[in-house]
Amino acid sequence: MTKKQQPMLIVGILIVIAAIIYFVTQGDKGTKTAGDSSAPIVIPTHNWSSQIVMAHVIGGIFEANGNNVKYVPADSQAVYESIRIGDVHISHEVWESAFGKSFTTAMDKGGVLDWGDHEARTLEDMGYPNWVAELCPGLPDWNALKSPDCAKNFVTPDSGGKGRMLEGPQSWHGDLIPQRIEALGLGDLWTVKFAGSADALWAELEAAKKEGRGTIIFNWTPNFTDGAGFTFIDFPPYTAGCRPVDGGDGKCGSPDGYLKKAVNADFPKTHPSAAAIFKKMSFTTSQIGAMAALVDTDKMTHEDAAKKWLADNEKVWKAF
Ligand code: TMO
Repeated sequence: MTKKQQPMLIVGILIVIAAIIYFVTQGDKGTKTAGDSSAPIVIPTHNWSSQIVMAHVIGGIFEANGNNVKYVPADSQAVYESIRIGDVHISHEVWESAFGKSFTTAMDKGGVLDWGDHEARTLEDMGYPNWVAELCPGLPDWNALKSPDCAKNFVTPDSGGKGRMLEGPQSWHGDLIPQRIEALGLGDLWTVKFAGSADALWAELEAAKKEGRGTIIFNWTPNFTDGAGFTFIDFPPYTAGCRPVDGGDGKCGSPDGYLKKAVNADFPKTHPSAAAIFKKMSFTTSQIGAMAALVDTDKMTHEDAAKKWLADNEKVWKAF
């Protein structure tokens, strides 16, 4: 063999190896996804960390099953109609307080299936980092908020002399919190501002700690703050129909809520194998908190966080 021929031989061998790898993996896919369409499974992403990480975790699980996946950014209320008409295939974090109504409305119209609950229960409400309790004796009982001496510790330059509460983005649950503050007779002492993003909530937590000032923000569990000393305010208990959007007077806190999965009604027919995996899938409070923490505490990208989570939890997801 001449010196000129040698590189050609190496290239030839590499092509053969690549071809073998291609056929082995493709063949593998065919057997694992028995019956699933090769059309990508459309997974929505929203604007809080655990949801985006879990989207990529589930995408990774589906890919390991031989499926194709596609991620689409979606509004977290409108997504249930998108699932109903088939533009999106699944929702993996249906939080009862924020999205229960949109989900139920779409399901009642037909085209969306309730695909079961995660093991984790949820709470989405206003609260504070524990060290703030001393600024407002009586917390976490909401009645403590009736005191002007409490409210004055939460005044900010933009709050018109009232105590300020920082709600999440308005896309999550509209005017729920401002309505509640008014309904409970707290409107003279408190005002509600909306954060532009989840990151703005975490930036407020950091800033308040650094400046040693009070803060009340919207937060939820499971989240990365679960182990970080955050307390939710005890508002009057939630009852079915207590909210203004359901015809109630609004004098109630958020429910001890479900965290559901939902699918387009045709998904079990187009992707039976992935649908069966998704039905079994259930994450715990600590698993979901860890997904959020990889991004919000460890500052990883959502994609890298999902890869790490999958690598660290193979036993968990292989069981699905
Ligand atoms: C839906 N959320 C977790 C932001 O409350």
